[in-house]
Amino acid sequence: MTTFSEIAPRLEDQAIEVPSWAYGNSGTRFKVFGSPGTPRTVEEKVADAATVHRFTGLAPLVSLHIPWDLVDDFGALRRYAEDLGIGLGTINSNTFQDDDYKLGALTHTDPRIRQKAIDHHFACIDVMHETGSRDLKIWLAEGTNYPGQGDIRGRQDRLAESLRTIYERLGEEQRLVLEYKFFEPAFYHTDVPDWGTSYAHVAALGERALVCLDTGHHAPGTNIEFIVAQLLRLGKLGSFDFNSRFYADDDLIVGAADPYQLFRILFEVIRGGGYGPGSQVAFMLDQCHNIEAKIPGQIRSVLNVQEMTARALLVDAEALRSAQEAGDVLAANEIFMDAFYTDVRADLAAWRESRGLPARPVQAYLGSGYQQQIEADRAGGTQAGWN
Ligand code: PSV
Ligand code: MN
Ligand code: MN
Repeated sequence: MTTFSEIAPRLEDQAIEVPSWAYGNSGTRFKVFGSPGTPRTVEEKVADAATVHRFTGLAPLVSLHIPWDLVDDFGALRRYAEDLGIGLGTINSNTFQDDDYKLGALTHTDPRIRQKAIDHHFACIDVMHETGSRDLKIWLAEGTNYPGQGDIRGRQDRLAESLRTIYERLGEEQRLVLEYKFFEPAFYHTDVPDWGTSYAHVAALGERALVCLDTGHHAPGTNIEFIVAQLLRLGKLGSFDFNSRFYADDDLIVGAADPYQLFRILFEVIRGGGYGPGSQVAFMLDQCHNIEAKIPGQIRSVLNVQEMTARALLVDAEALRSAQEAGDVLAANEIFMDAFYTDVRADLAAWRESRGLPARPVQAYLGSGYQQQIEADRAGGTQAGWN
């Protein structure tokens, strides 16, 4: 059995990017609830993200969504973030809130609309140069609602061409990650519904185009860790959008619905070289906190990832391999489950303390006065949301 002290040094390698939109208001199509202290500006979202990092040491980057996080001076925003001890991470494009894109953006039949969507991505790349971001994340809300509504094949061709134009604009150090999702908002077909389609497009583009796997974007019962293993094998897993789900794209706290699934995913990430020095996989959260407190929700999320990473690192790889090769089904499964069932919370608390971090970050945050301060400071103005 591998021990916690053996794996502890590897925990230093963990970095989880948090989404700016997790700090703003969100909801379902039925209701968006506001809450005291919610950021009103991009700077306030960045300050909250920096707070998550301060209490956990796990979240050194905040991911931005454009135009939700549009500011006049991204260089100044970058300096502001750096002064608070974090950096600006992935830039997410947004082609899902403009009337022009009702029937498509990068796939649209009208070249004017396609160009508008491409220009938006060019603008995102300009932002990346200022923020120092490595990744441009593209998720497309494109598809059709009714059979016959669109030419599925023609849409793929236009998508490939638009993506090529965007890819060619990237700087040498920049990457494009293409996210897939099996449905919503389109309900009949989606233009990038699965990892295979995303893979086909990024493989055609080149080395700096990779797949983004959002854990909430699969049909129920999908074996996500298999997709992880396959994409790592192909050298094409670029990033995760972590969250958890019970039904559809629920965007709940990662590890809340199914910690065992998160463990299995992280085991394959580690097995496939997707964790630690030299890895090209970005760990990101893509979550919304509709009814729970947002900053503690984010703290809990990064801790959940850390906890399952520690447990996945605890799998005795050598013992597992010999059991597998000996065809000992039950022994292999037991080795795997032993690691999953190991409670690492006390060890992690001690490890945090040894690095000058609070043993219990959520409780430390709640006792810090930060929440009371932002509730007092952020009275008035318009709270940030999906706009
Ligand atoms: C789409 O469902 C998605 O997962 C994409 O990553 C978007 O950028 C994000 O959600 C918005 O929350
Ligand atoms: Mn996502
Ligand atoms: Mn999603």
